[in-house]
Amino acid sequence: MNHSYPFVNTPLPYSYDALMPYIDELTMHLHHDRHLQAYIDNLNALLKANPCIQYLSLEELLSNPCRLPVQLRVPVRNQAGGVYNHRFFFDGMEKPEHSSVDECLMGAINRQFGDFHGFQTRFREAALSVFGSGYAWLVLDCGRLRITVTSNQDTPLAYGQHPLLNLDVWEHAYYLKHYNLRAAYVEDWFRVVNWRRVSRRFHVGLRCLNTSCQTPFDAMGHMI
Ligand code: MN3
Repeated sequence: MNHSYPFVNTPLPYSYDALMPYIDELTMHLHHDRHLQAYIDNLNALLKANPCIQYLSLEELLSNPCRLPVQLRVPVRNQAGGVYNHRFFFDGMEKPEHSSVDECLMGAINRQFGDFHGFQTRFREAALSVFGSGYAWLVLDCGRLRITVTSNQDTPLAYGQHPLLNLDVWEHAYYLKHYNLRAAYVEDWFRVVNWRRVSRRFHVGLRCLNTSCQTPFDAMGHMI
């Protein structure tokens, strides 16, 4: 996976039809090959025109927006966010019911949401609450699991949170198969979550907490 300029669109980690019957092949083609590609092209064009931030990784571009030049904050959030959010979303899925939740993560889910059903209920509510376009997220926030939402291509990285799982609820993610029925799409998506990947992200997040791996930036966006 390439993490800095120039970005390229890497292949999906599974075939376009791997998520069927829950997410259809045409949606995956359009979503990955056109929507994500457009964000990559736009981000590369933005960075080409602004060499002062070319050396920043995707995560660094998004983690500390107030350290970016003011005029670049919104376009970076939109384009880098579009790349990050889509890669994270695609990597967070796999063929149906292929993996289960790691014991350690399940313990944290039970502590925070009562049980797995409680987590799903809260996550579903969050996904349905997004007005217009955006994402529902499970994040680590100060060491605790939290469900949150972001609008458009904003990311939890901007708020110091460690993302574990995201659900794209832009209509392009589901309209061809589920029409306007976002709730049906959310139920289908639950069947293709890559829980092994989520568990790995969870353990990385816990490690980061213990070692304070946040990277601060100076006024020009340079790491210090
Ligand atoms: Mn999308």
